[in-house]
Amino acid sequence: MDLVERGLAGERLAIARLLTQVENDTPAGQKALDRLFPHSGKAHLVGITGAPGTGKSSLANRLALALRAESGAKVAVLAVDPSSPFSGGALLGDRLRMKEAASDPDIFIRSMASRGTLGGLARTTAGAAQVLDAVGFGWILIETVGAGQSEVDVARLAHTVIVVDAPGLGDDIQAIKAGILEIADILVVNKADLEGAENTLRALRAMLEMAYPERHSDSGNKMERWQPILLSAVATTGEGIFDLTKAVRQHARYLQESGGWKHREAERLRREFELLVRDRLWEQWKERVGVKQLHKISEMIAQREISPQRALADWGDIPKNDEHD
Ligand SMILES: Nc1nc2c(ncn2[C@@H]2O[C@H](COP(=O)(O)OP(=O)(O)OP(=O)(O)O)[C@@H](O)[C@H]2O)c(=O)[nH]1
Ligand SMILES: [Mg+2]
Repeated sequence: MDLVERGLAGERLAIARLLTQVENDTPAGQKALDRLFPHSGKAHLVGITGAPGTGKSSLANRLALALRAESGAKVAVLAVDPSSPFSGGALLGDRLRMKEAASDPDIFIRSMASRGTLGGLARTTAGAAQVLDAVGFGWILIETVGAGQSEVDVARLAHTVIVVDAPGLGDDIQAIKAGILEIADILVVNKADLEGAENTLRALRAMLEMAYPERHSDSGNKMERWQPILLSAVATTGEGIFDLTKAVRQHARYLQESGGWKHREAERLRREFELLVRDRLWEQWKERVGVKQLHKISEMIAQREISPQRALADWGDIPKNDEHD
């Protein structure tokens, strides 16, 4: 049996190797993804995002155990660290935070670090999720630090987005919160055991009421848009995890019944294809223009001698390949 077949048979070491190939974006990894694709499309992807240290890993640990116990499906956790080019440091802490889940043979935990661009990370995360989906994980939890673009990327990737907040983070992240509300399907105020949790909860409730006024008008329309669920939790003790798990399953059911699940899948795959094409075209263009010339063009733009638009007009076209006409 080769690596893909062993992965499909559920062999953990093979799955780990496949993930490494995908993370490194090797030709073998791309071939593997192609072969795994027909087996994918069943998993429910749950994004967990929020400011650093709010308790995302601790919650992921609890949620993984609860989903595993309740649904019987296998659960995978992907911890994505966009700030670090190495997965070493984050991994060590995550191993501690997720040690109960890590010792369960039906829960698979993996840390991924950024290689190169953020867009690259989004793509390899999507690839990793596809591997885990294909080899039979019914739930895939994707943890990422809410640091700008990364939570938007995870929101595009996931079916259900959990945004984690905690008391005492200060006002500077209020701006993030405003943007984050739009992507949240479930909002968790973690560290509810700490002082100030009530205030955080109240502030978020007020923001939700402003963003979703129809929550309070009884329209009787069954196909209403999803109203984000607001919860509090203490990840360290497990308080609130039952309700969080219930909310995740409720949102999954909502997506299935409303047709939103299929829609998100289609949109996600379309976008993945677009990113692949863009990457390929950029590589082809660089190859044609050459490193030296690319450097010269970049320098001229940096010196404001020419505009990026002018550079595109002058050098942007890739000559047509006659074979494909
Ligand atoms: N008091 C209290 N501490 C908590 C709670 N949940 C997590 N912690 C602690 O908060 C710290 C950060 O928890 P993590 O789960 O690593 O948080 P994170 O959001 O994954 O952190 P990053 O991945 O580094 O952004 C750890 O020391 C946890 O033990 C909670 O509900 N209450
Ligand atoms: Mg973490």
